[in-house]
Amino acid sequence: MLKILSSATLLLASFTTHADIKDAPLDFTQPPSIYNADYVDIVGEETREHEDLKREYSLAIEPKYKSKRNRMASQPQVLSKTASQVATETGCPNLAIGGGTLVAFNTEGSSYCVSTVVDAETKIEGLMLNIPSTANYDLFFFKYEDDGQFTLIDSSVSPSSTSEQTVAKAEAGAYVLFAQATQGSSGDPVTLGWLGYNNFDQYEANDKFGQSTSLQTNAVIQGNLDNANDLDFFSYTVGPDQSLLSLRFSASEQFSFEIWSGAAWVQLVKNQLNTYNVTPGSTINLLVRSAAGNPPPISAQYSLVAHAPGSAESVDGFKVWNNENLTKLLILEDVPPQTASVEAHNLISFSGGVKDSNNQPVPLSNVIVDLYSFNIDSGSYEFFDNGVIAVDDNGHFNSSIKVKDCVNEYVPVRNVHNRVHSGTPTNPSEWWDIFYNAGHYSVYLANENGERSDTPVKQGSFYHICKEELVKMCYYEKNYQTGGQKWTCLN
Ligand SMILES: [Ca+2]
Ligand SMILES: [Ca+2]
Repeated sequence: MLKILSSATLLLASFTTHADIKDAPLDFTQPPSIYNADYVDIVGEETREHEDLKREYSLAIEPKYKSKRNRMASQPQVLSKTASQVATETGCPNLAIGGGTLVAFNTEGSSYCVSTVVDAETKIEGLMLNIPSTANYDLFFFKYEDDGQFTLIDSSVSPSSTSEQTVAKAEAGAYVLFAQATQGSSGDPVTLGWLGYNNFDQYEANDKFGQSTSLQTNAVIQGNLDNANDLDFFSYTVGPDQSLLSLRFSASEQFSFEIWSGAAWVQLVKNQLNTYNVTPGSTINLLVRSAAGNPPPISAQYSLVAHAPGSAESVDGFKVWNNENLTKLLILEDVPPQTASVEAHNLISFSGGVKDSNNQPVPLSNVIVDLYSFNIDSGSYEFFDNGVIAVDDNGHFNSSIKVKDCVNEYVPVRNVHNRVHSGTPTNPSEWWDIFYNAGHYSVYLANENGERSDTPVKQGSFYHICKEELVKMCYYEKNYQTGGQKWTCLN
């Protein structure tokens, strides 16, 4: 096997080291910026200059020179063809995946092709390397159909590149790689060949800028690098009213996560959620590839999520509760709040998961809770207080907010019994006077600016306990000598 380098050897990565911001607290008020056209201002950025992403390939080269005209032609239908049948029908010699051949195009317009049959789904990368700078050669990748037709799957028609590359996910079947001298010619041979990969992720083929996988807001992408040269391009379209974008790329140090600045690929910090200023309506282009000189194993996975702050639309798994030491005895059905199941004195707790319109978790947003108090004089609820609960990295929230002291209250409910009828010293029968008011909560999600949206996603009532007074406590005292019992009450 000859080792062939592409027109330029792999450039050594050039790193500019900046302060590591991994340990710095996330400052949501001053996010770094991504301005798509030609400017990136990202704290902690590292520039990795690769020119046009040149890479190193190994192809098994046939030891011969060829210069032939295209003999591809439609043939009678034959199903389940062998490689040699395909070669005969297409006029394109068989070349195994992983193989390469040297071809010289001595006249403008001349062409050459190779064919193969794959018996399982394969990501096939077609290559034409070492194209003379004086000529413009192009590359086309076809599926050779059972009915003898050629279906173009990918093409590579750069006007002045020294290499052309096609990449496509190919189902089992017959394929043809077709190269032609579109403009000019040269006696210097090019290398024509193809490589195949089987352990590729579901977003392949995305090895070329034009094949970028579109990132949907809050959707989690899981992928791998199926070979050391694998490039995974992604694009995210910023919404018309969107000015913030949060990105989280999780993977080992063997992966590089980069953004196109308009002039270069710039490394972004991994394994944390970073929020950036973005231009509404712009397209953000992202790239996942091997860290320079340190490719990950094929089995290593990465995950990528693009979050849009303010995309929260709903809350699921919602719970409201109180863990103060309250009697939980107040159940009244004739005055507001008739249906409350929660009592709270100075604290009320909420938990749940924040989701977007596609039911994907939305992290690092805020949940805003407005509290209302029932005004006994006016007979209506009035705004009382509010609190903000932070949503974590996974879109969950679970926190308590303060409840102010009662501003007014109903006539207390007297002599509420704790339903213990045969009290013991450790579990006595109790009677309480409970001073309370009716409370109401409305839960809102934050918009992109962290402000409260207009419509609550959850609401409900609670008993606002102002004061609970123990007025009487009774229990049975057991005399272990006589076996008798004595009912004792403390007032
Ligand atoms: Ca991949
Ligand atoms: Ca890829």
